Amino acid sequence: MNASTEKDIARAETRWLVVVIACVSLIMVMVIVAGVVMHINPPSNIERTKPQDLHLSAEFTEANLGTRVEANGQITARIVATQFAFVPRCVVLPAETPVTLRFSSPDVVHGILVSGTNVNTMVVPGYVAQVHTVFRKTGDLLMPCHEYCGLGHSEMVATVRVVPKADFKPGPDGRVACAAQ
Ligand SMILES: [Cu+2]
Repeated sequence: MNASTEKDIARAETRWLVVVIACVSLIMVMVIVAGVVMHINPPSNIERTKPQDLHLSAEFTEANLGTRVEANGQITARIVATQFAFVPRCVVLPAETPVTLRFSSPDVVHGILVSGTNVNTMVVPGYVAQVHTVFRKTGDLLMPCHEYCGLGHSEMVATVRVVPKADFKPGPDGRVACAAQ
């Protein structure tokens, strides 16, 4: 290898080093601008639950799960993600209406997405995962667990039944269940 080839290689390496530093700097600036200026942050809804008695006390008791129209008119579906099922397996929600989905886990980290929508969140034991959304289309949307959570992970799927607004009829207790639809 002669001296000029070595110099060429050194120059090329320096050029690439500059390109890499420029790319990394650009990404850092984008992250900082997105976080500090545009306030685009990961979900920061920090609500704690007690995984050890999740289904026995407080919000995620069995009787409190599913869809309910709250006293203030807010429509909320509460779902427990557990190895290897969602409880309940199906929730009913109206289309073209702001709704809230609240999840918690008593065991390990799960994740959910609602197919055909941008609803997607991790469900971490000890915390409430909350998503606000408006469903635009009616029908049965699959909601699988997308975080590997053990041997039965592939069986872990629920249904979000989106019904036309006019067909969403809560009972006297404000509850709506899939069986009634
Ligand atoms: Cu899971």
